[in-house]
Amino acid sequence: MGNPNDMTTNVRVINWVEAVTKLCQPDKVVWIDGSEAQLKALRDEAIATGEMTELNQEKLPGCLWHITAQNDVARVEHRTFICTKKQEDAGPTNNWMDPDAMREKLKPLYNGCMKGRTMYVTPYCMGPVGSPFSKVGIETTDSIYVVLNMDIMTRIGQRALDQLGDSNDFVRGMHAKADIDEENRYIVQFPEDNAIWSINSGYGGNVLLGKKCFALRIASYQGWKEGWMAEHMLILGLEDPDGNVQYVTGAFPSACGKTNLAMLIPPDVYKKKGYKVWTVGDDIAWMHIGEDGRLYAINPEAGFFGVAPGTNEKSNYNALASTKKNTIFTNVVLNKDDMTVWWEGLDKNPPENGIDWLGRPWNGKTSTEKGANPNSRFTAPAANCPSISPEWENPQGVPISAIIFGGRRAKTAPLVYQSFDWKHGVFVGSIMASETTAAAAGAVGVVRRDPMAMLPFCGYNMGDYWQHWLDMGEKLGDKAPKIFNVNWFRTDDEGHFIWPGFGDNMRALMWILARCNSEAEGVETPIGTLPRAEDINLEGLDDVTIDTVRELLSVDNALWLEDAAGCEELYAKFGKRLPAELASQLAAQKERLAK
Ligand code: GTP
Ligand code: SPV
Ligand code: MN
Repeated sequence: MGNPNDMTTNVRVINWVEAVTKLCQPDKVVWIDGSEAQLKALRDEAIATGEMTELNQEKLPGCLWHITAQNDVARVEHRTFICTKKQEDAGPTNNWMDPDAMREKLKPLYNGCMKGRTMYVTPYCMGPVGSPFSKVGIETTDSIYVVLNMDIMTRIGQRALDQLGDSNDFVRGMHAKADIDEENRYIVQFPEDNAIWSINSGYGGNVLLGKKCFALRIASYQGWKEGWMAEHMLILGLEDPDGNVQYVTGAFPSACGKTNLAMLIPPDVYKKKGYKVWTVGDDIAWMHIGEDGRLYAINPEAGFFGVAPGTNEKSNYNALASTKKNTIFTNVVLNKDDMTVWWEGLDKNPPENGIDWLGRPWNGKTSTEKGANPNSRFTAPAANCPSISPEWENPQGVPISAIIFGGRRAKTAPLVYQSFDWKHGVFVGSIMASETTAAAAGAVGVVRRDPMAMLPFCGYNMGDYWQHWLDMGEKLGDKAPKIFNVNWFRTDDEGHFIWPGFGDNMRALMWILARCNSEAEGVETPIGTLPRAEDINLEGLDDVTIDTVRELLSVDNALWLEDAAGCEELYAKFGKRLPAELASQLAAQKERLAK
């Protein structure tokens, strides 16, 4: 296994790893070079110790199953901190503590926490290696599970250190599972120091430090300082029958449909004509202004950490196909009969001889309890995805025509609408709200404001973040992507979804792109420009009538005025840091609604 001297001569890297080693006191330090031999040895070790279980190697080659501690199955937003020197720089929507005070508080938890264990030093690159927009991080961890997940989600090993060279521009990520003690679990970002400290968790977004901690919380701060954007967005390409591809990004809160939209399979009417959807990314977009003045996006990740429940052949064929090899399944049901996996919504054939996410024997035919955790996930290599875009590793990224915001709203938000312009679009993103999901610990189904789907992920004051969005719009001028809002989750009085969603979301996408190309009509309403019901193509959609679409597109001014009160409450928290532009956008919208 690699040792520091043959992997890097970067003194900052070596000194930092030395300091972490002194603090955590592992018995052994292993540098991850990323070679297949090294990774295979780690897989074998994790299987031997029972940390992970090898699945059926004929049906699911290279696949592993893992369950986390019962109290450790989702992100913990109440234990997530942004530690900037000044509290106002973290802003009213983040937990904050003074960086020195936080370090003093956490050091005793890290002190000696790896005694008797091995520490893995994992260098990784976010973004294609060699891209001018990629960035390097190093994660120290006591978890093989973390290393193996990072191998799928990022580009790990020697190539990341090679990209870094002697530079000091790397994110120092110190993770320790320690005792998985819920009471002492902390996910802490130090944006001003390029550092992340995560302790007492072994779950996804808390511990795969390249993902939410770096690629969103730290990177959003870097983007603000450096003039680019790090967003909680999928990236997809829509190809027309002539072979022209237009790219779209979409920001929806956790478990609100990014992976599904990114991997959409067009309905037959479009497929027959030759339309295709290409997946570039399913969770995070880093966006820069290109030489031609347009906005370009790269996917900083190399894999998908996707929601398992509800994923099936029909709802998301491409995601399911992505999980057929070299995938790690976390907190789903293990089928002991053939060593495969199962989750609610996969098929109607749950195993009788299963192990549930709590590690208990589970019989899907008789059990009244769920077998998979609602936030159970698969970690799958992006390269496995049948719809992966030929451009997904383009070092320059792909040019973006439209940005889509969206969330889960049972009422209020219509199926789709367009903002009047960029500034109004920033306003539309800033007033996003959505019902909470199982992706974070806490109550599910409660409406909360989640601006740009970044509430849990913005690494600085969200007032400054909104100003940054406005500034980017100024720079982009008339080359700025058009901004839209969608809602796949309107329900009827019995609580059933009205819109079929999934592949049929293509029908809304088609209107969106037609608007970008000045090829579609729209009707101005107080909240933005909506399609007429007849502008949504219903060909081949037998269950949806034009009246249903009318209902999906209805705007209830009274409901929106009520909603404006919630926006005002959010805005009020920002005081002077609220961009004046947003306050006047809200006032103007209220005026239009009251007319
Ligand atoms: P994160 O990985 O947490 O950021 O989530 P995500 O935004 O990628 O969400 P994902 O695509 O995994 O979808 C989450 C849940 O929403 C799944 O249970 C899906 O089945 C469901 N879902 C996705 N798209 C639709 C849709 O168009 N309509 C309905 N009704 N449900 C959907
Ligand atoms: C999310 O919660 O938005 C996710 C999963 O994508 S996690 O990596 O846990 O943040
Ligand atoms: Mn996400």
